Amino acid sequence: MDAITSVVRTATNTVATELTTETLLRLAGREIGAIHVRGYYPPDIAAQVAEKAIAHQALGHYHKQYTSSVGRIYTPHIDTKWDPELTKQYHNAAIPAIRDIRSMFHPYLAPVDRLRLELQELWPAGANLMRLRGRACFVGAIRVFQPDRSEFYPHNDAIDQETDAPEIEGILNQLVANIYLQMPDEGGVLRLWLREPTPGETGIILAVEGLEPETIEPPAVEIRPDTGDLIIFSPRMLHAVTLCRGKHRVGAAAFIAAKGPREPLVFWS
Ligand SMILES: O=C(O)CCC(=O)C(=O)O
Ligand SMILES: [Fe+2]
Repeated sequence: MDAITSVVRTATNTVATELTTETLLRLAGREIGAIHVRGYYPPDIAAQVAEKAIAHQALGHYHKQYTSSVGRIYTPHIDTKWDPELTKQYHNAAIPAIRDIRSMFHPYLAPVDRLRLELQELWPAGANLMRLRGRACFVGAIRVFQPDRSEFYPHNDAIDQETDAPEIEGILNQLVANIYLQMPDEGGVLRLWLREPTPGETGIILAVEGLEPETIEPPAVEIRPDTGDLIIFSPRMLHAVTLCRGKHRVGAAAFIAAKGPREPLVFWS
């Protein structure tokens, strides 16, 4: 890898519509920009869980300036903030939190559980839950964007900015899967720039978790998901969610690390 491509990496704007071994390999290899599977999860079950999510007792908020209006159920890894005590609490809560999220969908299969099984079957070396320093991670966070308040400014997500655990060595790409449980009638559009941030942009994102939208070029791809859709893309590249109007935007999310086809994918939130 030469110096330029290691600084700003890009992908094509092709969006695949099926989840297969081939589309996954191409996405992880940055040959395509996203996988968008329509109708991945039944909208009627999704709607019931979205109601429960908005009222959930473990609904908290992200800690950075620009993301604090977005709610999430259970603490995601990013909010461990390199703090040993918060990291310990995150791992101790991981399995009970996974089980609680699963119970919200009972008696149906939760969408992130379904995705975990399908990627285990499709990826050449299977797929597992992430462990960091041998401790299990949480996966399946549900994000709640508040109407007329919440948006994600252009940002990226990279696990190597959150931990130096030995298990992250060899990660070639990070993916994120979102399954949309409720979508507002207007807004809540996913924007993808299909390039990594520059070092200057990375500094701003690390401080406030987002770039002022007017400071960068228009996105390469915009997708407005419907309730029940699955979208997978590389969050190492810049992405944003526009303001939603009228209704909460609720989604179940999982990060996925890829170390190449000969290593299992690993999941966390
Ligand atoms: O909710 C979405 O569409 C994507 C949110 C996001 O920033 C992510 O999943 O990393
Ligand atoms: Fe993100």
